[in-house]
Amino acid sequence: IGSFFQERPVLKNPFLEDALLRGYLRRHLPQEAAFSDLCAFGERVSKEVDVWGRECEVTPPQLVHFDPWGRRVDHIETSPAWKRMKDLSAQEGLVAIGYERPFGEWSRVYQMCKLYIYSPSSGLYTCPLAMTDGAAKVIQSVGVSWPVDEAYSRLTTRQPERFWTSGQWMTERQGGSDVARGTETVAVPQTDGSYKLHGFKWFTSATDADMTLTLARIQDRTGATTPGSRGLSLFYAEVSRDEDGLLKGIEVQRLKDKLGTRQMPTAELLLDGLPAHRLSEVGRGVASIANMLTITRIHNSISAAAAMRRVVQLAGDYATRRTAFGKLLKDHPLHMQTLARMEVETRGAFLLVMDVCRLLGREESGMATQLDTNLLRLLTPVVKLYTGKQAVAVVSEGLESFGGQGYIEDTGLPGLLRDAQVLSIWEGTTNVLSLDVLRCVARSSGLVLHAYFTHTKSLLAGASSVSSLAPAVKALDRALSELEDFVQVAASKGPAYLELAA
Ligand code: MFK
Ligand code: FAD
Repeated sequence: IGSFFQERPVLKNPFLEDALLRGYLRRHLPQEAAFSDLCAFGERVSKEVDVWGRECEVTPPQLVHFDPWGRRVDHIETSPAWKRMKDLSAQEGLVAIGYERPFGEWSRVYQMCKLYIYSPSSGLYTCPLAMTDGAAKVIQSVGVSWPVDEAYSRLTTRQPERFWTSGQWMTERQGGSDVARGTETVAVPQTDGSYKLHGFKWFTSATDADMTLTLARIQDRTGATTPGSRGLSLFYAEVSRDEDGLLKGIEVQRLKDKLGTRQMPTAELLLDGLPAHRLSEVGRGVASIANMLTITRIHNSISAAAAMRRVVQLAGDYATRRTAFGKLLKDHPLHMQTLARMEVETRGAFLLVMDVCRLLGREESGMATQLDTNLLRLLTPVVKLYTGKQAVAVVSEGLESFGGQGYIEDTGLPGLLRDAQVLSIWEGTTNVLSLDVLRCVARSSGLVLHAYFTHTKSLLAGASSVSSLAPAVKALDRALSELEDFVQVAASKGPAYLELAA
């Protein structure tokens, strides 16, 4: 049967292998402490954590509805590797860094670089981390006081035994995009000022979380609720069990059978009197959870750029090991052109995402100008929607660069593509985010858009000093002006034009 066996692609330290990442940090965050931490973490990811990620994939979570004696338990069993990911996340400060702010305005960039290295090896643990970070951000924005002070300290701790993750339960059967019309869950006021939630949450990811943020409509004395966005308030609830081991106020109906993200439990939950506390003002649920959406959409973009980087790194390594037509793949110009195109997409995505992380860091450390704040609002959905789409295309191309092996399950490569496909769906689909961008433009009377075009044109002005680039820069500048006029007019004319512009 022959003696030839192909060498496998080898995952090397993703920090040391990524010249763009290191160059970006040298330019913006030239701190020895950051470099040595990222280098050590990169080593840990390639030598230790990547194997756990694979273990999460091959040992997906299981729902145990009943114990052997018929008692309902609704226990979601996760793999030992998934549990190790939780401890590691606390130890490495993967959420904490964003709140400790060790490097001032550059702390978010540092945190997101760590997540960028970790993401493709994390067995999707980046999903609960995104929601945990988003929940901490919401709590910070409403004020860290009772009843969420303890939760905040647990979400942002580095101590594994205290660390909590959070869920983000928004989507119901009738609406994931249109949360305002789709939410049927009601909040029944209790005499002590707390609430009990009754409803059905259709998608709840990383459902082994310790707490959640969720939306519901408060019932008045007659049982009536206010429809639409103005009827929604934001609630905090802990996921806990009573003395008999039963979940308090929650029934896990089933786990979703998904195309990808199989490492992580995504459940349908019946809320049947879930004890909760209102976090937002009455009727300000959507606006209050928007802080969470900003953070989770940035995490999503990091995961998208990281998936692209991972497949490009592995494909590059494979090209030095696989021979076809008498020479290594790396010596075939056409193959290298394909890899180069993937590399360009990956670099573009990385720089775009890092710029949004930079803006977030500036805003959180009180350094942001009005332009920065406008850009952060505008670019967060743009970057999320764009990188989500790019990730699917680049990872798919990446799989092809391994030939047939890219299609073989136990190489671990197909999982990258399956997991990329969700990035454009959850946290807002592409079209819904396009409309969000245009609504944001319309609401700011074009100020946000103007800020963006001014920023882009100033970047272009820098490039025009390179004479060979001047004609392209001029053409781009003209196109940008036309686009700005078009979007400006569309945004001023209402929803029908907004959709046309999107
Ligand atoms: C690896 C990374 C993993 C990441 C974690 C993945 C886990 C999976 C988690 C999920 O998928 S959770 C579910 C995510 N769901 C969505 O993203 C919903 C998508 N739909 C939208 O985003 C809609 O645009 C939205 C529900 C927000 C629209 O609702 P409305 O009620 O029609 O909102 P409206 O009237 O546009 O805005 C209401 C308020 O919110 C306004 O404030 P004001 O009342 O003060 O004017 C808006 O300005 C504000 N708002 C809306 N979107 C905002 C925002 N503010 C800031 N940023 C935004 N993006
Ligand atoms: P719909 O809103 O029905 O959208 C269907 C299609 O219509 C989409 O293509 C959309 O772009 C388009 N569309 C909708 N409105 C418009 C419009 N106005 N203009 C143009 N096009 C439009 N949700 C949570 O709350 N918590 C979770 O933890 C969670 N985890 C998830 C995990 C996975 C693996 C998946 C797949 C989803 C998860 N979701 C979660 C749900 C996810 O956020 C929603 O599926 C998503 O927001 C889309 O909502 P929907 O499914 O209701 O689709």
